[in-house]
Amino acid sequence: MVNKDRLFNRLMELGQIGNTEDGVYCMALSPEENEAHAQVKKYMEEAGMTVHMDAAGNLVGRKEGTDPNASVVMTGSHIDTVYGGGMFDGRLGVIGGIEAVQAMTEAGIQTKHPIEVIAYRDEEGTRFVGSYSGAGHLTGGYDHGIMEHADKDGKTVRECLKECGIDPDHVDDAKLPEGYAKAHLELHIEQGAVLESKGLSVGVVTGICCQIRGEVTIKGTASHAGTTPMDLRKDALAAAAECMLEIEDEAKKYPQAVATVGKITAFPGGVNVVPGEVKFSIDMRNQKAALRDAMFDKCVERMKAVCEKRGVSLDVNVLMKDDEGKPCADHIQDIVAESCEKAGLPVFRMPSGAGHDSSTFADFCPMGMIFIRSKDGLSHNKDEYSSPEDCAAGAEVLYHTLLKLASED
Ligand code: HGY
Ligand code: MN
Ligand code: MN
Repeated sequence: MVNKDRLFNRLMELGQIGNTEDGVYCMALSPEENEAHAQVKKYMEEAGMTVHMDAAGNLVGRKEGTDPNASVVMTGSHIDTVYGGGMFDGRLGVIGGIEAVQAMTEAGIQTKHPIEVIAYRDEEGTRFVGSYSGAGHLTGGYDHGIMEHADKDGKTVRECLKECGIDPDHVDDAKLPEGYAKAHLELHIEQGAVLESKGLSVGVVTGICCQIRGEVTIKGTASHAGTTPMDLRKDALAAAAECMLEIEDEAKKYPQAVATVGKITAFPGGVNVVPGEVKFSIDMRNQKAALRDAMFDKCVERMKAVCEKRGVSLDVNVLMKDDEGKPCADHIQDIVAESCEKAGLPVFRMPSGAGHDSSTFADFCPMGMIFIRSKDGLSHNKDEYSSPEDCAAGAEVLYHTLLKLASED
């Protein structure tokens, strides 16, 4: 049995790092993330695991198996947050994995396969827009172009890696050999309201959405707010506003699709200057790439029409694009479902609208995910919350899943 209080207390303790009245700021490759990793290292050692940081900066805790040559059962998630994030997103998967392993060790259980719990760097892709993705290095899915992406202060991934003691020229040394992993599991909060609406504490994830993230630049003409008649303006911000409504209207036409503009900057940014240039982010998702791409193309077409009508220019720069939605392996889903029953919980299968580290493992080894209920469906918000009981239920399901996978051939 997992220890509910130890699990929840660790989540709360970890959540104090970078915590503010507006939420948690534990940004990727930041001093706060390093401090949080040091805290997690302590928990891993308390759980009896050997711990090391890999070449990509991920923190790896390992419980040896009886067969040192057996493939590894991996579980993990991220510690980094969005701006003003919560204390559960990502963290639950790391602390829950540590708790499952510690419960096994305290019960004197030895498994055939080694089990590794990993805290991955920069899952969110918030600070640098494209994600550095510590997990991506393990499976070779890293886009090196992101190394030069800069945060809002102009600091690049490369510079931040060095500050974290990670050699940017050797991050790919972290790549795992084929066959290294028997399976990859991730425990995560749902970040939506489906489980809560059904009165369920745990869900079996069937697949993970595919995303496109990019940056739109609209260029018009900066001019005097007082002397430029409305019909003579090339107002980049008014054009951007109309484009955002076109995006929202288009996304509503596709099942399970979502499209978000989360970040916008107007230049030169004076209250008495008609904006000459605007940059805004786009994040578009669906479970299937074909549907996501159809929506994306249609949104670009509609934005072009707006910009032509207004006499401003449009540039859409794609920064990150998942190739396809990633299914959770059927047999892993079934083991998770079995584990729900062992934990005395109903079985409910559901897709993930959020992206996760597990996506990078889908083509590397069989992967699966376990969701727990999010209060009010909130996440990426300071009020993100899951109860100690639901956190423990998720960790219990993870415990049974890891135990089965690590004990059998
Ligand atoms: O954006 C996401 O889906 C995840 O929280 N990184
Ligand atoms: Mn997450
Ligand atoms: Mn997140």
